[in-house]
Amino acid sequence: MKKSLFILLCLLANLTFAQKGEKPNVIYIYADDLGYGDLSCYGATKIKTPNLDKLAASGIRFTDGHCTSATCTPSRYALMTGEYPWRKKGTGILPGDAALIIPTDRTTLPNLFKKAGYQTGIIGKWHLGLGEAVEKDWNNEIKPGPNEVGFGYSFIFPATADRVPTVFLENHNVVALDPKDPIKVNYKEKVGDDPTGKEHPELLKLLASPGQGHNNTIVNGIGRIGYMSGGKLARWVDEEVSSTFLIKAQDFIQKNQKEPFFLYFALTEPHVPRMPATMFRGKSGLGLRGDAILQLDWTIGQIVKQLKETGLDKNTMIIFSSDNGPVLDDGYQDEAVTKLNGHTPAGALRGGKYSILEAGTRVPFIVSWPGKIKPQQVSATTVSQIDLLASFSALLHQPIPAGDATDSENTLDVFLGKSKKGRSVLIEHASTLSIVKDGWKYIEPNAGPANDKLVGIELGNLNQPQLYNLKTDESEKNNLASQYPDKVKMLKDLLTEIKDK
Ligand code: NG6
Ligand code: CA
Repeated sequence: MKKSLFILLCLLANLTFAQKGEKPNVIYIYADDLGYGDLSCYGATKIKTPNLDKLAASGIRFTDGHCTSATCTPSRYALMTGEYPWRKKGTGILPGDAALIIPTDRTTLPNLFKKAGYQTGIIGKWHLGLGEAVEKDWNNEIKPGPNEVGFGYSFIFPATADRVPTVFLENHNVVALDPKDPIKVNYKEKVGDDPTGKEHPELLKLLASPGQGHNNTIVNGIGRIGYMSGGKLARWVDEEVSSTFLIKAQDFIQKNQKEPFFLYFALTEPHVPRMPATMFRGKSGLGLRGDAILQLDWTIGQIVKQLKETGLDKNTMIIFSSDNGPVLDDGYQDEAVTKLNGHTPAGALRGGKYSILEAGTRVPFIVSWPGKIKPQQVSATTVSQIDLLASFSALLHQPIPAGDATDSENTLDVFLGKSKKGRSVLIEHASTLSIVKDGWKYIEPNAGPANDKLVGIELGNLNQPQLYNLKTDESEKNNLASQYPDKVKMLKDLLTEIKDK
């Protein structure tokens, strides 16, 4: 067959594939620090999240869905690479000037989509490092970053909302940079003469919590972690970060509506500093954290509305989850604690962000794909974000080269609500590891503190083995380790085996 004819036939086959809905658009929406009990579809009664409730009702809602880790960077690393982050050094919470931690020759979630002919984009929080080294020039192209690990388009902020530099990057460049006002970033010492929260607390609109840092350079009336100078026009306004990301996401969808696309939409809510737009202020009655959750819910409603209006809804899969469990006081006095009003961000689970207990990694997990996933499903099957890579490899018929994504399992049929055979073994990760099999959870003995008093969270560390029966005790109240030494041994050995793999 002539080469051109062959190519034409391939293109046609690809088109039919897409038209048949076998090649859906995929939007992965990632909340930052949203807890298992933060949505009304997960039992919250003090806050209403109608858009996420509708999304859940339109598809499948998992009650045992997990991120890999109880903090951001490691969970995102696992989502992108399909590798447990605890296998690799340097995957803990990154400073805002960190270098890229994903090797650029690795199979990643976005480059699977890219290979399958998708347009790929990330909009939102990155927090996986940028450039080759900590020392970098923020006033020039910064490489490698999201574009070098599979995203055709990126509009991001580098780390977290509470870390400098408080600027957006579009592809390789800082947005709205003025060459006459160059940006400098430093995590060791003060640069330039911007006031810091420590020197000038009277300039702050949001006070830092005692003992939790967040008192370096002040940007937009908020003390940050790290120092920066310059880039005055490029600095974001916290109240507009969410709407900026939404508009960029809607632009991306609009632009790519004729081709299959994969959008990683990484929201910043309800991570600190919580500074929602005026229209959400005071609306939840739970302080700024609750208001930020309403903003998050509204944002998802806007995306769904756009998909309906453009007719893309029928062939678009939306996955919604969170990168780690909830925290109330994570560095600012924003009334999250004092205005909690009986809300339970972790639901009935013990622990929270940073914790090896269930609330550290068990998070909301919703998958919707109209016409493909039966609506109104609730599944207790164990699923993990680390398995999205192998699952999409199956859906897209894109094999994973040997040696890549070795911890990712294909659980596609579970995500699509067609099977109950999820992960047989789940590893949870905070400052220590735990393993869950057949409802039994073993937590490795650990010398770390039992509580993080500053954030008010039980970390779950104990210098003795812990064993919980999650089927009868999801709140991890009764440590059964001394009653079931055989189970402890079996789980401990299995964990060692997986660690050594
Ligand atoms: C912690 C910060 C916290 C938050 C977190 C990262 C202190 C005392 N606390 O170290 O405020 O920024 O890192 O959150 O500095 S995460 O969701 O990106 O993992
Ligand atoms: Ca987070």
